Amino acid sequence: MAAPPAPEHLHVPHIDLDPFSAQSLSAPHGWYGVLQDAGPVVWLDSYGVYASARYAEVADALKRHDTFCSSRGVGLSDFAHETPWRPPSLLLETDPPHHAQTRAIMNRIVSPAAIKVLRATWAEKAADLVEELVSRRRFDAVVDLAEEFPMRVFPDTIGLQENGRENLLPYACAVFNGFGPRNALTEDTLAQTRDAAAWVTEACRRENLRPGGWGMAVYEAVDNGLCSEDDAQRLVRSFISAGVDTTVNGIGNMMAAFVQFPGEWEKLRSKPALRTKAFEEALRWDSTVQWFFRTTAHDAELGGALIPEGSKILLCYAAANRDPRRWVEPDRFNIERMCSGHVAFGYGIHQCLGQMVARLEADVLLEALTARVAAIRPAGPAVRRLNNTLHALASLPIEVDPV
Ligand code: QZP
Repeated sequence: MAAPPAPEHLHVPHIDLDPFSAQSLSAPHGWYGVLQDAGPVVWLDSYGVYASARYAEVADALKRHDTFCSSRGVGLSDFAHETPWRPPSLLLETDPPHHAQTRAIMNRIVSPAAIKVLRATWAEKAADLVEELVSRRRFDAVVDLAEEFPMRVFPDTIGLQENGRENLLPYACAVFNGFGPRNALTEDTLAQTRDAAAWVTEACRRENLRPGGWGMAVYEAVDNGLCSEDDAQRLVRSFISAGVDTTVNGIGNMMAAFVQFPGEWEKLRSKPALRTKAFEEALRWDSTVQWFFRTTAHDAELGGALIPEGSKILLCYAAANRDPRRWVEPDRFNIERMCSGHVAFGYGIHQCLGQMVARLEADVLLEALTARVAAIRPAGPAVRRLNNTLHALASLPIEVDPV
């Protein structure tokens, strides 16, 4: 009997585009469509990696975590061949079964009950900050609001020492640049961040954490025999790496969306119940975490393309969230749309641990802002901060009309 014919695999188009060039990072929404229209999976000549910018394939790859694994790094660098710049994360850069153990420890700490306890204090702090800013009429929605608010609530929740907290944002900046290639952004931030990284390592030790915080709660897992002291130190590092720059830019990008679409602010003011949806839609429309890589653990098929074992693939969440194959009028920021299913927090077993933290920060801020701000206008040019992973702003000057 004749052997069955070899499967016909989809041709993978080659794309001559560098997602990490200053030009690409400055205007990512300009080239997402180019990738999407080229095919479900493409080959990026610039780095010799696969990429997908379509919703269906991004979600499919994230769901198949055994095939598209995380333990070889979720940046461009393949940990099977290169030494990572810092010890790998025990959450982000692990696979089952180990991932399930560390994730369970963290899930118990970042629980719905723990989030609920925070609300009253965070709401008060949001109201105070918004009062300060509205009385000035003009302020920077990134520096004075999006960076300021998380810094006022999150480090205290972890129980971090007061001294040296100015290292938190520079450290996160290095972490997120570090997922990209060794370009100027990565080299510069790593060089500038050596001291910040040393501070973070120290700040994560048991003796430097306050009792009652989420950091100390990780060490309670050590006392209960669930992980080692070294593991705990690295899990506290996860809070620090993942919990600041992400929410900062989620809030900053949301403010930028309202500046660009003033009608949506009016809508929100007239229907406060839209607050929750507004933040989700902001994340869909301008996803803070633009992408992560996965590595194929064995030969795999995705979107009809055959991907050999050991290949890196760039999964573009931000593009998936604007894929016209999935969303109606994807480029419109519309806080009333059905935006559930967006992948701004990822998808599957690695889906964002801190998403309820991000939602709470955004919600208390929007609550305070909608109570005090009738209208928002730009008061100067917005300035981007280029990062190899995050879509970020350095500055967003605005002027507000008080209610
Ligand atoms: C997750 C870690 C917040 C995510 C978008 C990315 C992330 C970064 C670092 C870590 C986890 O260090 O565990």
